[in-house]
Amino acid sequence: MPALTFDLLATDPASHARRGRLTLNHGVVQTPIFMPVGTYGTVKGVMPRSLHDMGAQIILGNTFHLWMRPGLDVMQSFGGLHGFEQWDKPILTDSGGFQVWSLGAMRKITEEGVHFQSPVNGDKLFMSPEVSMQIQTILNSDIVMQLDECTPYETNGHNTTEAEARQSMEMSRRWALRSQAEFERLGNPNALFGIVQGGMFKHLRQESLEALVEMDFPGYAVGGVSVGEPKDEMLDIMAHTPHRLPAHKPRYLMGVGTPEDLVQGVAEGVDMFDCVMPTRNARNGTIFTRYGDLKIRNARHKTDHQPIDTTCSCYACAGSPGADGAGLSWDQGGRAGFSRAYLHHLDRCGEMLGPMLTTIHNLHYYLNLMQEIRDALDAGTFAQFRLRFQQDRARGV
Ligand code: PRF
Ligand code: ZN
Repeated sequence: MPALTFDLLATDPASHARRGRLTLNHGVVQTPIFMPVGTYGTVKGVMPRSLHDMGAQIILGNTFHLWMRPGLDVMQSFGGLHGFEQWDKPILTDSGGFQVWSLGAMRKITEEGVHFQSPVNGDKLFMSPEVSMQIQTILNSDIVMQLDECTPYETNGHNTTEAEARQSMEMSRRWALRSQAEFERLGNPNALFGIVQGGMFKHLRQESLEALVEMDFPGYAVGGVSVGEPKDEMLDIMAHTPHRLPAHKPRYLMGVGTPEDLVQGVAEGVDMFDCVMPTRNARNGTIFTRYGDLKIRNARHKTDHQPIDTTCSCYACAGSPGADGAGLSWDQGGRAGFSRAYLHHLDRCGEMLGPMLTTIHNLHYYLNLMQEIRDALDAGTFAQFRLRFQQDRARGV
């Protein structure tokens, strides 16, 4: 059995959008897909069972964080991340490149790898392409990411120059070679993805892409976007790179984005997305809905009996099935689900249930959006779907 197979099921004639099926060691993923982020071996505040119920097909984990805590001995004793976090479907792990990069002053990046101080106990540590592959092999994630350097939008207070972006991209390319060699040496039974870099420079993106395609990875990611650049530059790179990657292999846009970015990304030929936005925003009281975004902290929700979104079937919006399974209705309108007033109250009181419910809703919204995209691609109605999506989102809640 190969570690990864990707079947193209349909393509949209009017855009680069594709409908696919990705088969990995722990199961099948229907694409395009959004992958909830589970940095420390948990999607914050959500039980694996709830993730399953809302249709999550694959989740993320982070090499860097799991290396710091609980550490490799514990991970090894559980035979990897799946058994430890009790998630039996596919997992993708990020390599640590982006996370180490985020450490700022606490790290030094050299050709050999990244030297840094542990944010947990101050120990001197070293992350290289080889170390990243060794850790991800112990984690036994279905998709392993190469170690890369995420080229920043700004370097030392100025926009990253072409020369700086080239240097960074070329090092990521050499790290791709080292990642691949170590992955193979270790006999890792999973699938390794290469990551395209090149900053905001399209010819550098093209060079990076060609070198990685030459290396024949089973899948490719586009990194180095959503790093503080203006929106039009991000859209520019999204329009340039994904559709130039091999058509018969999965494409993953790292760390993107808003619901609008996801729909646009699909139109540009992206198959996989991840972002902390639905989970992080839920904890800050920002809720995504079909009709726009909603801030639950706003005083206008204090007495509002409506659920977050009447068109949403998540546990927060549709409520408890009740003891007899017929559903609970709690007001004269026969409405079920948790009210905006209740969610506002939970937030005001700092109650744990507040972020749990808003996280369930936001993830359900993102996963359902991808399901609607897949349905539209299957039905050949993606163009109509996009129009209605934009109109609905602009309507307001
Ligand atoms: N590289 C890696 N992980 C990432 C990124 C990257 O460029 C990004 C950029 N948005 C998010 N996560 N390895
Ligand atoms: Zn909902």
